[in-house]
Amino acid sequence: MVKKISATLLGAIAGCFLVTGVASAAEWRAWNIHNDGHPNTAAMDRFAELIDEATKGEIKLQVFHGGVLGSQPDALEQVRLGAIEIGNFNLGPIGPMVKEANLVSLPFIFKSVPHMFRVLDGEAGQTIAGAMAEAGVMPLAWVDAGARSFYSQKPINTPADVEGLKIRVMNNDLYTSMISAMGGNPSPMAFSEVQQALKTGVVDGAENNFPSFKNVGHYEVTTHYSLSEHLIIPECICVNTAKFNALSEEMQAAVRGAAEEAALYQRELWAVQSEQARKDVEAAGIKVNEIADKGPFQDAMVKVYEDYLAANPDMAALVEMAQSTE
Ligand code: GTR
Repeated sequence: MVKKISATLLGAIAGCFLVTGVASAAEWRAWNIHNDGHPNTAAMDRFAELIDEATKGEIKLQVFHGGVLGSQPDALEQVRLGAIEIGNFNLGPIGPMVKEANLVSLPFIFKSVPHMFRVLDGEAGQTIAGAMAEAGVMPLAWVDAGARSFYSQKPINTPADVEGLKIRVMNNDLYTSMISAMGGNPSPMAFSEVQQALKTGVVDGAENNFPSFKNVGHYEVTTHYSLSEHLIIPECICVNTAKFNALSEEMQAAVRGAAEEAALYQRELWAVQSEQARKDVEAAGIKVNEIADKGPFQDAMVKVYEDYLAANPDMAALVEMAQSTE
């Protein structure tokens, strides 16, 4: 009997050690919507290596590519709740959840990608990051997603060309207002459904940057890409706030440092691969048209801003901050 008890006790003690051993190397999961060949996929793989090195193996990151852990709105909710620790998110779908993040979804709010980074590196960026962290999705580093332009079966040179077209947008009321303001029919839809919708004519067009246009084969089912560059939306490497805050200061610095380095790597890859993606789709037959005068598109957005600011007067200060950033 005594022997039996001590054997059980020993087993329990050994079990405790085992459990402690496993718990000390945290296993984190990361969500990424993109497939191989997209700059973010390579950057997220690099992030997993960097986090391993920086935390000396205390945090192991498993990255799930291709959106296999769910659509972007679902994954956002999961990171918020801590069911997934890390997400490589576009700020567009974060807007409906975090009001301050919606700044970046106002069409033409940024003059260029460098301007966007200057705004994010300033007070406006801190406000957005703080609000996101409060909501449970803390940005560790910002990454580049270029500019989004329209594509469809005909060139789009003026807002009037959008009239009557059914255009897929990401989930955010600002994008539906943007399309409606040009007389188009907005169709919010998950990224994974867009290729089929373009192919079957469920939508007449969509809008995205060159790497996404190429990576998921949208260029195979459309003919014209028109450089409206109406949205410049940043993306982030984000972490569940509670999981991050539970780390020691040393571990927090390691995780943040790894994310920052992975983000720099992403920006380098982005510069090269977005150029390449444009060349590749052109070689595959896509007609790319420059839009000499974007003024009419910007004019069409005046009403979007007016309605938005009337409904969200507390966003006026952030809008002003972005617009006055050099
Ligand atoms: C891509 C972006 C994704 C997703 C997608 C979309 O450019 O990187 O996170 O937002 O666009 O259109 O849904």
